[in-house]
Amino acid sequence: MPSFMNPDDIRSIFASAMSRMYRKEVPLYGDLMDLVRDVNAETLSGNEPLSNQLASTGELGRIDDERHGAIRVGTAGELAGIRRMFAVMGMFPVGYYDLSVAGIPVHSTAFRPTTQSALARNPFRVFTSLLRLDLLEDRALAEQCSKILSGRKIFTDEALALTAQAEAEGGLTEPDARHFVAEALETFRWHSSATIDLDTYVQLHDAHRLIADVVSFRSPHINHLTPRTLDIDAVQKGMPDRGIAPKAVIEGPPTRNAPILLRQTSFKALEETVSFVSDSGAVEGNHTARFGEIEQRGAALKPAGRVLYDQCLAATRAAVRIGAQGENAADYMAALVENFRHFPDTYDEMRRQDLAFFRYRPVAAGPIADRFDSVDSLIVAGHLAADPQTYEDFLPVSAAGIFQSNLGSDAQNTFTQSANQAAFEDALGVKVADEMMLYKETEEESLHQALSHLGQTHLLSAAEHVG
Ligand code: OOG
Ligand code: NI
Repeated sequence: MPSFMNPDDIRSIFASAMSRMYRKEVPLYGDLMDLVRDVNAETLSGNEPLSNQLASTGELGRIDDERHGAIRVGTAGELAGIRRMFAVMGMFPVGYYDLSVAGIPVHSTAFRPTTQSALARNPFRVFTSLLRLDLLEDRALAEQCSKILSGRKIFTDEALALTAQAEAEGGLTEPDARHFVAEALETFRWHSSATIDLDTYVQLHDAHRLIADVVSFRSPHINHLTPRTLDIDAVQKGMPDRGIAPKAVIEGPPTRNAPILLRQTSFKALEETVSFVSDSGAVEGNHTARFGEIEQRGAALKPAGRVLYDQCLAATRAAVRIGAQGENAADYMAALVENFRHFPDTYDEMRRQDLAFFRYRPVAAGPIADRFDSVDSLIVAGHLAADPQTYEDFLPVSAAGIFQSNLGSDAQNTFTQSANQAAFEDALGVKVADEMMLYKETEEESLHQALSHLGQTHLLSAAEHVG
């Protein structure tokens, strides 16, 4: 039997190949990476508890390699093809995001590794959106879009063949995997020539800029790659000094002692020259789509924590509305801090109130003689430690803000929602995984192992209800 390359390793070489390609395509992304690396090094050098926490959850080694990307596909067939291609690299669809709430005609999932060991090896994720032509009022235009999309092939023949081979044989040898990565890269490459004429482009653009971005090109170019920082406030402040213009506010929760979920900011999309099809050769025009983003990740929240988060955020958004030019940004950030006073700001308190997911580990070397009567008392006695689980997913309201900003406005919109997870999963060909279940399993497994190690398994049934 041939020996196959570990999908985690295929994902790693793919993630660095993508990063190299994007760095060449969008030099500002390289500048952002440098800034993030500097800020991370500085943050770690001054903060031993943080280094220790990251080391104990296996994240210290992954920080500088860590990033996510985003693509937008046009048809069900494309989405299913992407799903098969990412599966070869150990990336599976997790979560469903309805962006129609923000007036953006897409719904999305995140392809990502799902086990703790795979995440520790390389957590590369791709936020993947499917265009929803069903939300377009202009049915003739929707029809025209599906016609254009039906004619394109976003995968190379070799990428398709190697994906099928990996599925049939259960993996790829290293030479085949390297070949596969090179071919897969082609799907995400930028093309400065459109497949349609300028008039059609303008029509699509007027309907929605996002439609023009998806339909005008021959493949779903990667539109951003996002490094992970340990101090997003420092990055946001440092961007202008390096000639990078950030969006008006950081999406997500405010600055906290105990970070939760995800905070994100981005720099505005670049205006790029594109040549359009025309009878008299090509004509030039512009298109803005590609941008840069930075994120800081905190603890994954349990359903109760998530409800509280959503309440704090909704109260802020109801109180202050940011304008298209970023007006009211300072008021918004102040209101955010004020509203999040309701959210406990230590991990210990969040654990006691069952607001976040944790990973347990034994501190004692082996079984302890005393019989403890609760998980809490083991922690208090110093035999058991609980580390917050890092949030590995995305936030729909934040994603909407990022979409908005790179479509040219900081305005916060709210539209009626029209989620359709069933239709999305039909297109995808499988159901998306429930992210809450993944965190819950990790928590339960870690607690089980830790309590067995400490000889305290009598506490297991009591702990069964965690999550
Ligand atoms: C995706 C925007 C969402 C995030 O990090 O929330 C996103 C897109 O613009 O295609 O990437
Ligand atoms: Ni993003």
